[in-house]
Amino acid sequence: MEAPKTQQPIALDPPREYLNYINGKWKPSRSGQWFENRNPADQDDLIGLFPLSTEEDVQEAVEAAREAFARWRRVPAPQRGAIVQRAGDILRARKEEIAREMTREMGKILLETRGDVQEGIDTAYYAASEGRRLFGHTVPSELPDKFNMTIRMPVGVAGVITPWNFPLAIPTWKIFPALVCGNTVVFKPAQLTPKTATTLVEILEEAGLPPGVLNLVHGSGSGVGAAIVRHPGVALVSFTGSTEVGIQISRMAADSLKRVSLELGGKNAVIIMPDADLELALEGVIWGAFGTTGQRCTATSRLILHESIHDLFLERLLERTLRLRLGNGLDPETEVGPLVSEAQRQTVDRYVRIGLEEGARLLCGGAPATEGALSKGWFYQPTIFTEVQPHMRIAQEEIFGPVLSVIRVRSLEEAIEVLNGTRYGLSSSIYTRNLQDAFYAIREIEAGITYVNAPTIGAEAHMPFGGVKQTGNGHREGGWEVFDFYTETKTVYIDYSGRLQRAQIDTERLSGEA
Ligand code: TAP
Repeated sequence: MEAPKTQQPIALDPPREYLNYINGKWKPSRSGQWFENRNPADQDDLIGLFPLSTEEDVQEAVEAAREAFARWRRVPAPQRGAIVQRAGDILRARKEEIAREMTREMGKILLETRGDVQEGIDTAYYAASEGRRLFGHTVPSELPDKFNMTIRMPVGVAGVITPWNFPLAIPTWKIFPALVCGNTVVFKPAQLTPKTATTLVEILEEAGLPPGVLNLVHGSGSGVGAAIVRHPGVALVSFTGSTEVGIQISRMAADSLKRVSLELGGKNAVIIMPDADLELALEGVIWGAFGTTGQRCTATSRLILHESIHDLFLERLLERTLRLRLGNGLDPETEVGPLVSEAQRQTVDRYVRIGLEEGARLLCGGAPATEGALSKGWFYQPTIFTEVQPHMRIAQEEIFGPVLSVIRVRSLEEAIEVLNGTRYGLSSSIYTRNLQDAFYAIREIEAGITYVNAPTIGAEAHMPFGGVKQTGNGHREGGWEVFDFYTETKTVYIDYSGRLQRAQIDTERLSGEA
């Protein structure tokens, strides 16, 4: 059921100092230093000041989480799930307010921030229900009067490090299953979205989470993030972010053999075949390429067009792209918000220059958008490059902005070869009405996710999410698979025969008797 829609506009929060949350107490960093958080659509809008924390703060948080783990792991999983369920209820009641503050904090439009909160709500309810399952296996023994089973055990303190593009959904993907499985958490959100992270922690506190079970430490990746990864008291790390940082984290964690889940970059492509419903494909490409201003790990950044519909499709795509309305995401008319930061806008602009130098043709966009009120934020014109060759950097590297690279192909085989020809493998899509082509593509595409007749974005909370190749290290978030990451398997043998039974040795004897 949908949360009730608020009719009155909700006032945005005045700026203030926000705090870390350690062992059930809100406190500043021991450094006494702060960093600013500003609205990317309007740099005059100061959202708040957040603690610039240090290794000492991380130390305190990990100690609190370790102490709390001794108690939390013994709380029955359905009760742990009930707290997460209550957090879902609170998220639902506060959905509109949280969405508005999230739009203000990272720029994407209200429609999308509502979706981000909804993903958190869905994840809460799904994870809570898992508290009543957390299935192990019962397996027949090879010996008589013996019972075999596996049970799930929590792992310990989970370090959770998240990016800014899904400020609520991604933390919930990690924190909710971690908690339901009986782990405790030290959470470092992105410096660009600390407010939404603080709201999530407040909600879990209100839902009844005991002190120390979840600890929030604000600060930089190289300071706080790295300190969490290196800390010997942290048993596992769940990270979503860039492939470069993911590789660093993997190296840092290797020294203590920590379990690490990495969800990294993408260079996702849509293939459009001649028999596709072109109107449907057009809507999907616009939403996939320019939704969240292209700052989704699953964003459509390559469009692979069959030559027979290439020109026709581009004509329609250009016409639709030029009509996109840029602006503050809080305005219901806006279709594309700002980029999250000045640095992100510079990165996008740098890639546009690279594309031009490589010889791609700029169909539209290619510059910051600065007219009128847009001058206050980090806006960029929706950009399309045509005549892109698969080896070009704009077809190979993640740009994380509203830039679409169009590649022309002659066949499905060539389309799939182009699609597979990058180091990433997160999301993918094919538009076709041909069942054989669709199933061929599902089999041949190297990606963690393949959509048929739908855009590259649109993950559902109860389905596994993640990628292959350098998009990750084989783990999945979401769905049932994430519960494997947050638990250790314990294998249990119960021998009720009353005599020494030697597996393998006595099994062989028994089978000889048969
Ligand atoms: P990153 O720069 O990698 O940052 C992600 C998080 O890691 C931030 O909290 C960051 O802290 C922290 N961090 C940075 N350096 C660190 C270090 N040395 N040790 C520990 N933590 C460190 O990525 P981003 O710019 O926030 O997000 C964009 C990237 O994330 C894109 O590549 C995108 O594809 C990827 N992404 C992937 C997915 C999935 S599911 N595959 C989903 C969303 C985003 P700061 O606060 O200092 O930045």
